[in-house]
Amino acid sequence: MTTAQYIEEILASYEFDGNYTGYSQITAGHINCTFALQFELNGKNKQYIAQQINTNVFKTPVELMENMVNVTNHLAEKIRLNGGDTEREALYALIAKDGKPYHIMSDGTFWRCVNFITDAYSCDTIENPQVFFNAGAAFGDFMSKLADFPGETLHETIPDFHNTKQRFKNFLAALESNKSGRKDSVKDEIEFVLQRKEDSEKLVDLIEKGELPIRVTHNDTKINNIMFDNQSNLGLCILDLDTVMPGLSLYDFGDAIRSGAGTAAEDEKDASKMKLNVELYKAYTEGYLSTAGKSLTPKEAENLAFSAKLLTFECGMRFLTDYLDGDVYFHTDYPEHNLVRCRTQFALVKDIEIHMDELNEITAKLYGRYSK
Ligand code: GN1
Ligand code: MG
Repeated sequence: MTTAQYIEEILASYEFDGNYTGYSQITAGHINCTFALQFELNGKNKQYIAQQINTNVFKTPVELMENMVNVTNHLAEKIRLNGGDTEREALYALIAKDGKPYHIMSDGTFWRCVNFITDAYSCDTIENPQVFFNAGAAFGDFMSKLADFPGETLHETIPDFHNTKQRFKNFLAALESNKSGRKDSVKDEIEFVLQRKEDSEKLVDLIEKGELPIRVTHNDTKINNIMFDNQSNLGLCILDLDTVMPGLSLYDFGDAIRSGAGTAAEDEKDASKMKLNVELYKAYTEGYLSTAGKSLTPKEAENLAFSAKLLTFECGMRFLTDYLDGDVYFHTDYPEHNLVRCRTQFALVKDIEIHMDELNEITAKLYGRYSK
């Protein structure tokens, strides 16, 4: 089916407010395909988001949508109690004419529609420490709002998503089978991963020893998964709830630093441009602890800086694994795209390693201030 046919079937399957005027594609995101649908209602523009769920990645989309509905209901309730605006501060799945929060197309593909967050923006990179502080506060707040959500009711939409021990094994398997035949061209990157086996085990071991609390976490706190208010620049709404699952606070913290505190884009071709911006690290940490600090245990706080390194390493390792597998997981725009992404992530890992003592010091100071 063509995009136009998909949109046509979506329009026929939902009852949207207003007259349809057109659509545009939103290209951010490496997994799902996203479109903004435009309508005219009482002389004003109104938009909705339509999204095709990647069922190669999310094998159980009905369960995924059950998670999303339950999580967004829970968030909306909290926002209502705070006197907030549920239309702008939370996502919700639109209900199709058949009563379901999703639509299965006539060709079997899986789609959903959600509200469009108005008067807000998202960004792939951040330069302003105040905005990044706001992002940290918003992700900390997100976790706090879900602190009383029954985690055991959530389906695991991607098993072992941040299990870095398992990710390491998957990498070794990809290396072994070398499906793409690219193995010999990435010797340095392979070596980089092999040298960090111990890092990949650290948090998993702490979980097994019961030293880190399992919470309900977002698990994909990439900086473009947050909408900022146009006026205040505050983090308004958290997007992409597909991987909300039981996890570690550290996964959310680490991935936000990975995606927002680097000095270059994730797919910058000149990896030497990728460093850690320590000022941004500090801003995010302060924002995050300003809303989550009181609920974090000392063991979690102690591992925050390490998690920035680990989540960056994990992501680079996943890009490399996909490169070895022949680009079957992440959307890529050109043949070396996954390798380019892997290299920026490893450059960032290296720079985080260089700054590790300083980062631990900054974090400990801020935790001391915000945990009381
Ligand atoms: C994917 O879908 P998107 O672009 O928000 C991936 C994340 C990675 C990220 C790297 C379900 O996120 O885990 O960190 O790419 N999502 C999934 O940019 O695998
Ligand atoms: Mg995502």
